[in-house]
Amino acid sequence: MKKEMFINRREKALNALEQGEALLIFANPLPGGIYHFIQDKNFLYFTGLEIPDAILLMVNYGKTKASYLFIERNIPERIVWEGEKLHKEQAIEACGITSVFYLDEFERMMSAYAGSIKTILSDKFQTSLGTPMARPAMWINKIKTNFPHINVESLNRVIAPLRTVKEDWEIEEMQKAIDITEQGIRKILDNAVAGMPEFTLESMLYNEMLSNGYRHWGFKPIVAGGMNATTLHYEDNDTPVKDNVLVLLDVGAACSGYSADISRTFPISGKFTPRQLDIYNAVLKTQKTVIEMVKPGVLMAELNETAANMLATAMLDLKLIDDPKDFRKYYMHSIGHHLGLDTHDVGARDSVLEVGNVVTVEPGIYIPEEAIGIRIEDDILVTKDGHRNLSINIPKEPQELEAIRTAALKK
Ligand SMILES: [Mn+2]
Repeated sequence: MKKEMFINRREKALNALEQGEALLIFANPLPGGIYHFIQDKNFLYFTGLEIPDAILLMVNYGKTKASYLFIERNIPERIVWEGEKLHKEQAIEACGITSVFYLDEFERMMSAYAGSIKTILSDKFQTSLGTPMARPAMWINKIKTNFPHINVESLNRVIAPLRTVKEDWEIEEMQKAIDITEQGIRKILDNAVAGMPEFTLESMLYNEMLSNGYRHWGFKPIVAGGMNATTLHYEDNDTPVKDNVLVLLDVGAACSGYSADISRTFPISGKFTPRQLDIYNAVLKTQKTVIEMVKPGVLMAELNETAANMLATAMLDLKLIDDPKDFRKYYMHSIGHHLGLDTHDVGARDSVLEVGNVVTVEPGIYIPEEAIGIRIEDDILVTKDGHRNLSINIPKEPQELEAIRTAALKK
């Protein structure tokens, strides 16, 4: 369907490689247990293929450039158990790579190409001494050992500039992921009641995804009531929501592999206490100010600095700290990150924004002493004239949240 898109992406990557450089990208293996297969994002980006264990090799030979795909071979006796694997002709038709081989040919073919390759750019390196080596890391080590003339480096240099600038189609898929996330968040706002376990709130969004054709989360959802919201990576989601607390949602569905990443914080009782509201408004004001700054040429570092300064000043007013330098006690993370196929997408946190980037803006204040954690997060596209907030429709004004919640509780 979108074969040309993948051909185009590979061509750009091959043109970004120097002569003698190669990209070596591995599909994910099948997951164990009850989990569904999720493809490696770089492999997905260049092939669109949702098949496990495959290998993509792209080589710039100088005058010629080539892409090779290695896929699993069908073994007739296993078809009845595992189903048919993708055939070569189907792979060619789907992604446009014409040099397709079987995985059991990889060693021989790689040996044949090795003489022309000086550097291999890859990922999936072994990163820990204490865990067994996965197959991709094993291949990379074998190549390094058997062909000492080949350097192995990270592929980020070539891939980040491509993946951080979103094509129109990618923005459409991200918008779909955001829109279904909005629908699910509205379900939660309309149906959550104090006393429910957090995972019951989670199920309202998940059900909205599944029943509308979205199978996967972009990342593990956070649904955190009261004190739990002060743990930044809380994901147990198994505590009953207490009366009068704020509930923090940090959630995002995935669409075609692209992730939404939205945080909203709302009062379970329908009304913010004056103290909750003061803190909420400080975070909201910071978020709006930083979003307004987003445009081409702006440094992520500038966004971080503005957020830090505003939150520090707010914390003085809120009597949380006496010295603005202490703001890290209640705001520990950075203002945002690139968003795309990965929730924390390729693209450095110190990058300069350019047209086509999508970044999150997500300030927060977390006060364990008061069992209050607030984060507000939107997904922002950088445009020629500035920016477009892709999640603008998801309620975040305190009056609007209170109105929705009050109506919901009257039902
Ligand atoms: Mn985020």
